[in-house]
Amino acid sequence: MVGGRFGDRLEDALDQIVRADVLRKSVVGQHEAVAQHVGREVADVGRRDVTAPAQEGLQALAQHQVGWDGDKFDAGFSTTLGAARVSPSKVALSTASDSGSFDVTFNSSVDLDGLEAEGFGLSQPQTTSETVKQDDQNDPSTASVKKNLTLNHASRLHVDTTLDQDVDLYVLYDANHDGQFTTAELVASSATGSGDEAVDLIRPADGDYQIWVHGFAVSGTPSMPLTINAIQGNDLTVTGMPSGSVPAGTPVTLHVAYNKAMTAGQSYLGELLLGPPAAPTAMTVPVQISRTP
Ligand SMILES: [Ca+2]
Ligand SMILES: [Ca+2]
Repeated sequence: MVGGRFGDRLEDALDQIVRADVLRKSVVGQHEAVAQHVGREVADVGRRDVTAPAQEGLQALAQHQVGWDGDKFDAGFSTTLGAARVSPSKVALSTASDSGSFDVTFNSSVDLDGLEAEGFGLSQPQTTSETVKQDDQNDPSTASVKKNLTLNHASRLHVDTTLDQDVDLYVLYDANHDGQFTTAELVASSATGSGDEAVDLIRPADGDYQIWVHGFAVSGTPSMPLTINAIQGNDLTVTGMPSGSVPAGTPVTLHVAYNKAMTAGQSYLGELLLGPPAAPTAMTVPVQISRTP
C-alpha cells in the first residue's frame, strides 16, 4: 500500500510482502540440518536475523514496518534470504571411552557477521511414575504433583505427561530466587483437554524450577509417567568458531570434544546450538553418546 494515504496508524500504512523464489531442498537422503536464514536490514534500526525451518515449496517473507516517520519515503531496507546448514544434522555415536571428539561443518549461503556455537550436556532424561488426583480446577497451585529441578547450562528443557484423563502441565522458574514458586513465575504451560501435555524451553536460565502436574478432571488416583528431559551440563566443548564474519559459502568446521564419566550401557544426550550473533540458538545439532563396556 506504499504511496497510499498516510494516516496516524503508520503501522498499517506500510506493509510489504516479498514473495521469495521457490526454495527447493532435496532433503531426502541428506544428512544435513537446514534452517532457512533470513537477514533483514532496516535503515536506522539495524539488522534483524530471523530464522525458520526450511520447507519445500513457496517461501513467503512478510515485512511489517512500525513506527517510522510518515514523511520518510526513502527509509529503505534490504532483505537477504538464504539457507544455512550443518552437517551432520545429528550425532549418534557409541564409544568405550569417556572422552572423544567429532566435527560438524557449518555452511551459509548468505554473509553472516559471525558464528556462535555452544555445546550442552551430557545428561540423561528421567521418567518417573506419578500419582495424580482431582485438584482445584481454578487453582493450578493446588497441583498434587510438584517436582523440583535445577538447571545449569541447559540448552533445552522438555517435559511431558501421558494420561487418558485430563491433567495439565506447568513449569515455574524461581526468578526472584526466594525458594518459593508462585503463579507469577510461570514460564511454560500445556493445558489441553487431554492428559497428553508437553512443554519445551530453549536455553532456559540457570536456577531452580518446579514442575506442576495439575489434576483438572481426574477420577480416582491414577498413576502416569512424567518425563523430564533437561539437556544440560558442560561436558561438550566446541572450538573452531571464526573470530569475525563468515562470508557466504565459506564452510566452518567446528570441533566438538566430550568428556564425562559415563556408565557403561547407558546413553547420554547433548546438543549444539549455533547461529549468527543475533540468533545464536537458531540451529541445533542433537548429540547422543552411548557408552559401551
Ligand atoms: Ca490437559
Ligand atoms: Ca520465587
